[in-house]
Amino acid sequence: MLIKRTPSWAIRESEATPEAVALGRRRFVGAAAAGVAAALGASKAEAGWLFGSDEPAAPPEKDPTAGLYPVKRNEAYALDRPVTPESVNLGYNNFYEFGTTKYIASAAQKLPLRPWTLRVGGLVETPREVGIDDLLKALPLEERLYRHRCVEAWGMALPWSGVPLKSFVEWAKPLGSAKYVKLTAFLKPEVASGQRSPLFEWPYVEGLSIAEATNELAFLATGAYGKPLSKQMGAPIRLVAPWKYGFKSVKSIVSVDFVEEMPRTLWAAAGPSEYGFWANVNPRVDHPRWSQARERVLGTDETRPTLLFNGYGEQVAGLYKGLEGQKLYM
Ligand SMILES: Nc1nc2c(c(=O)[nH]1)N[C@H]1C(S)=C(S)[C@@H](COP(=O)(O)O)O[C@H]1N2
Ligand SMILES: [Mo]
Repeated sequence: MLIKRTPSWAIRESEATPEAVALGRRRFVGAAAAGVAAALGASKAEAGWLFGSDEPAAPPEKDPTAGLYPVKRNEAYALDRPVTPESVNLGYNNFYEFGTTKYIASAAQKLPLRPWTLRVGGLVETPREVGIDDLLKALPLEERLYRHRCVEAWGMALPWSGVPLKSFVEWAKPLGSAKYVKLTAFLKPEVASGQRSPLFEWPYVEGLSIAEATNELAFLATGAYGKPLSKQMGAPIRLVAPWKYGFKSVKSIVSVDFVEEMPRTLWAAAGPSEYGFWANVNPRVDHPRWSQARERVLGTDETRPTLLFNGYGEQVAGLYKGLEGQKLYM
């Protein structure tokens, strides 16, 4: 557990597992987790998604892209705070496919990363499938330092490696009729015990408007800390949308579809009164169950004020002109 002292404003960690524990609580009122698992007919091992899982990890695979890293840093994206130590990041993750706790790192090692095919479809000139290694050769990689703000009121900062999503969109050649990009994570319940949970509509889906996806900040990360992404951080490719709450930044993507309708996203489907499509960071719009005014700095005992658009208003505020009637901050 990373927090030793809990400031009075803060939510306790047990409450700040928003995202699912609360859903579970609401749906299975009065039932202890074990009781729930039993009621669902799950064995203790299968119920790893409720408890976190400690099953042994598969041996590491050889990553043919490892030699591409580290990549050159784009100095345009500077931080106002120290980078979060990699060791902190590797041991504290949200990845519900592998469990509802933050300690899924070992369970996530079961995700096989090769072959990994990215399917690009929907409203595009030509639908295609590309192997991750070919994609990485086709697109120029760069490093960027970004802040990250989870909806659970913790924040971190880290060096991502990857490609601007804008470059990927240009490569994918969407039709003029496309209004949104829908990003879908892998579906492998045989290795991802969380995907056997009935609390969510798997696979994990997220999305951005085309204007957001082609904003300079939107990024597809394939690496972090000067190396290929670790499995718990969303290997081999994930979204990074640093002005939005972290749940938008979907990990381990297998398909990108250009669509006309706003995609139905996993969190908005699971908890529509708490999680929306836009999910832009705003310290003045509280989560229904906790304040968003401040954030816990991961790996420290400190908190700091949350920034509108997580500090990226200069780049993104203009995206929301004309959308003021929508729930832009949840
Ligand atoms: N596929 C998938 N992507 C996901 C999640 C998830 O559960 N599954 N959690 C999201 C949330 S809530 C956050 S805060 C970040 C966490 O990223 P990190 O573990 O690399 O810090 O990943 C996001 N992407
Ligand atoms: Mo999050």
